[in-house]
Amino acid sequence: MNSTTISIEKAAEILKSRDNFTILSHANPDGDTVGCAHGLCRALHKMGKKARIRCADSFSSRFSYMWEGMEFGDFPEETVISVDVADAQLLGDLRGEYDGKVLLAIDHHVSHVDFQEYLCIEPHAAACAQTVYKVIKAMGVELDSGIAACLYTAIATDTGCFKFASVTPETHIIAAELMKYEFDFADINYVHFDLKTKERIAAEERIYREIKYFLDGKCAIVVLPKDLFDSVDSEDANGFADIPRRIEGVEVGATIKERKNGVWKVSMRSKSDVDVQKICSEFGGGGHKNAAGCSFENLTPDAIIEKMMPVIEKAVN
Ligand SMILES: [Mn+2]
Repeated sequence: MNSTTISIEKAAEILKSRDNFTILSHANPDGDTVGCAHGLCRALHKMGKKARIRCADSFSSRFSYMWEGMEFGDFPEETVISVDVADAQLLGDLRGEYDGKVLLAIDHHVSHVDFQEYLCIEPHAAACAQTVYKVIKAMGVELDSGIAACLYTAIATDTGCFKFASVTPETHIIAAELMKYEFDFADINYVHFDLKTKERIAAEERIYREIKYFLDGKCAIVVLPKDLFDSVDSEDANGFADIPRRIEGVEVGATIKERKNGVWKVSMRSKSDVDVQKICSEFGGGGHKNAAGCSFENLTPDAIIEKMMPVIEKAVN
């Protein structure tokens, strides 16, 4: 589709001139896409417009405060907007239904692949919600605590609670503006960064117990058998792969996860200059420099470690 890149003001103008919105979030929804969708939806409702939100996957109950008190109603869809969607593929099962129907995409991914008529993008924004915040302001909508809680969540979760290198002074300025509206940001950060279910704690206990060190402690690996995943729901199983890398002195951390039918999935993480993408590509995998993965079939975890170790050793030395 031929796409035109437009300014924040023009995006606001388009939204003001339209009604009966469907706002699309990406599949496997994260805090940014959910927060943008609900923040924008609340703003459109405030202008007396009809708007609803759709996503291929359901939203975690950890975000339930975002839709508290919202009513979406039934209406014929006229205007389709996407938020934080980098590629039509990321619409998941909704892709076919909305093919060629997205009027405006608001996004912040440098890698954005056009699928919309108009694109409003700030590729260096730490969260899409920074741009959504500006669009809402440009529409002349007075913010409130509901909108602020949604956008704050989006920014906090996309920046690892303001820890990532993507954070800029503007990120903090927008977050500070949002904090002027009353909402429980401390509780939001607790829920999204500290809160763990008992099942997750029990799973972590097992993981910590099973960590094995190699290469004088420069490499840490933990095997995650299938039954470990039976004990937690998928949301609780996020981020296991990051655990070994947190350990002091460890340059390459890996989890070896048991999948179905003798398949083991390796997730590798590195600090600093070690390129795990290179390591994993030797075994038919791929990813990014500091986060990559590969799979093995019909090998024991010990045999997998034995195969990988010479390659890891070369990379860390
Ligand atoms: Mn995002």
